[in-house]
Amino acid sequence: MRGRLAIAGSAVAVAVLVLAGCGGGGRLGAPHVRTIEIDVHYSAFSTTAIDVRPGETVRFKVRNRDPIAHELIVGDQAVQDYHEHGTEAHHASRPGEVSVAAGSTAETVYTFISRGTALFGCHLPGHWAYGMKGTITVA
Ligand SMILES: [Cu+2]
Repeated sequence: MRGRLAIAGSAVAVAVLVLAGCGGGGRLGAPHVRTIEIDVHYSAFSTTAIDVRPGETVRFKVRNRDPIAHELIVGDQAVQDYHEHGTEAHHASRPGEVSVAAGSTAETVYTFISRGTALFGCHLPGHWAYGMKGTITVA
């Protein structure tokens, strides 16, 4: 019992260091994850500009209000290019990539490491060109 308490104590200490590293703001001992909700309707994201902090972990909760499928792909231009020209029909395994079936809600978690600009978008055929994209400023 005493040993378990000691382990819990060191876990809290580690969490404090992590929170200090990303600017704080999280609850003590809890993972610092911010949820950003994005709606999709008429093949458009409800937001096209998102601001995050370097080191911040974000849970993207995407609600698809359309009768067709969409997806959310988070990453740099190379990642977007890969998916725009790629053949992956479904996304589930990589952080920051999720398919969202018609009328459903799906989530993906992504950690932004360095300052700069990232992109998000949907690469189902024609959707990116139609305007299903936005920028994420990491600063
Ligand atoms: Cu789409």
